[in-house]
Amino acid sequence: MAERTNEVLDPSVGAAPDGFDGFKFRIVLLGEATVGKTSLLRRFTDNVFDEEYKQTIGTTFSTKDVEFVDDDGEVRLVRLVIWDMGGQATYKELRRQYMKGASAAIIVYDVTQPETFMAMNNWYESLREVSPDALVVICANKIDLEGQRMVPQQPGEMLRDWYQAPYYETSAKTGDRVQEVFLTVAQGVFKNRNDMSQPQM
Ligand SMILES: Nc1nc2c(ncn2[C@@H]2O[C@H](COP(=O)(O)OP(=O)(O)OP(=O)(O)O)[C@@H](O)[C@H]2O)c(=O)[nH]1
Ligand SMILES: [Mg+2]
Repeated sequence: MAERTNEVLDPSVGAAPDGFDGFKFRIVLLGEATVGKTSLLRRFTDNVFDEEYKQTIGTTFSTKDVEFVDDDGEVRLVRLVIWDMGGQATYKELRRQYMKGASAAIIVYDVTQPETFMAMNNWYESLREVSPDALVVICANKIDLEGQRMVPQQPGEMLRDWYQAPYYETSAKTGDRVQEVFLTVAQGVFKNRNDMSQPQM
């Protein structure tokens, strides 16, 4: 993953001319610090995992193209520009800018830390304030830590029902269901592409 930090959230940064003329979508990762946002992204883009915690300072992004078959049986290729912000970032305006105009958000909690589950609604509400139509996918991460699990499946399914959002139990460590999360995002944003009021990037 490109370890690029953009102090200013310039939306054109992720949309630099690159010869790709297909659909591009801006996706944001949300959730408390240490839940595994960066790890999920690195598992998805580079298929790697690092046990060592390196706090994300500011924001970074990675790009990956995803191929899938759409509802009409056509093979489609979309480019996801996935933004990753440190969960410890406290500056509210920065968070708003980060979320604004996103086509989708992956909101992550850590099943071994109940407080990260309790914070889900704050993330969800902040997103909805600036991006009412963005697709949401819920990630209950670190399910490999079976003995330390504190948040069972049922509360996750409650979120799924409240937010009307797909719910995945993932592990960035083992890779469990990580590809599915991003595939669901790619298919979902592609399907919604005509409903989005914001230009895609
Ligand atoms: N066992 C296990 N550890 C994980 C998993 N995902 C992440 N971790 C570990 O949890 C720690 C935090 O992961 P990060 O991906 O840096 O978390 P983050 O959400 O990006 O944190 P911030 O950048 O501070 O917001 C790291 O030590 C990771 O190795 C997982 O699925 N299983
Ligand atoms: Mg991070």
